[in-house]
Amino acid sequence: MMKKLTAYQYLLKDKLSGDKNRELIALLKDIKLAARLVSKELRNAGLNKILGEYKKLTNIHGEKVTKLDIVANNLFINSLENGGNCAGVVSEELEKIVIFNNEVSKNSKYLVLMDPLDGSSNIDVNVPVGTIFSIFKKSSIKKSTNIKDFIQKGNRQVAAGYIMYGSSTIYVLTVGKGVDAFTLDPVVQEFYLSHKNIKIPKSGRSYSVNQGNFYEFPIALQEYIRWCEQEDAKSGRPYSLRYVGSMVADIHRSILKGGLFIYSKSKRAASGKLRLMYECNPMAFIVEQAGGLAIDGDKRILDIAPKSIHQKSPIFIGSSEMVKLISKFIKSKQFD
Ligand code: P6P
Repeated sequence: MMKKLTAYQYLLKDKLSGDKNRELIALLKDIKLAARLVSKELRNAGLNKILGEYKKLTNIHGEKVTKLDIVANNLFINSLENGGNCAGVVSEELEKIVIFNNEVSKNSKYLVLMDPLDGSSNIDVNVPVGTIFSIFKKSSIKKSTNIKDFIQKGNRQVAAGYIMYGSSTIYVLTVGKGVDAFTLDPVVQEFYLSHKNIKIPKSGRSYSVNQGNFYEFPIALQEYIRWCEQEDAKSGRPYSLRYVGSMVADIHRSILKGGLFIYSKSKRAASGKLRLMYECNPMAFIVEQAGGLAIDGDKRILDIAPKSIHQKSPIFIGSSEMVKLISKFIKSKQFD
């Protein structure tokens, strides 16, 4: 029987003990606070009439912005700034970096890159959405924070996590020592350890891709999808196609049940749609820490040398055997 430990107690005891981790553990508490506030907003959204698009705004990627995107972004920015454990933020909702100049934050060694509310187009139809975040250390706390501090390879992440606002609110986190999950108790508003040292199954029987783009995909991916659909008792095919259209929900299922999530390049999107720094990198760190793999079709996501804070990357992520197999398809067939 798992002891009823809060996220803070568990991290302090098992993963982030010692004075050197005090600031990081405090930063994770700031993120949890914002997650609780976003969860509350989402639970009441329908009643508070904050569903729907925000004054017909679009974000820097030209995507429609919902009111809750803005609400979530502001809640995270405020909690991170007031917590004083973070020197600056990159957000999917903001074109430019945010640097915190208050006396405490400006000496912090941590940086947060986030998608405050991923999958928000699903909110109006009550489909699970999520926050995805990545934490890096500044190269030097002596220098003032600038954009170069954020542009680091994913293999230098200190921590990464997502919060999925679904039937329950669950906070999945890695600090580089495996993956754990904490579920929000809505009465006491505390996250309790609910899944310890999560390991993703080596293989699974579901693949997750927007099949509607099939004829836009490279031939190699079309052939992989056709392979998944063929009947073969030995390999358990045909596999099931499971696609929520919310990255956090699709990857969370793949981590717990085994599976492969795909957002590929296509004729219309040469680099895919998902952002490297605050969607692909954090998810890749988490999945690798759980024993899975994550590639862009050519190399490990975490080894990609980023050029800009909002750049996109294709991603094939999930059970190790499934990622290895699709990598073989890509190497042996046409993938341009
Ligand atoms: P498509 C949601 O808009 C999102 O950013 C991810 O959460 C999701 O995986 C993807 O886009 C869905 O994109 O093109 O299949 O609708």
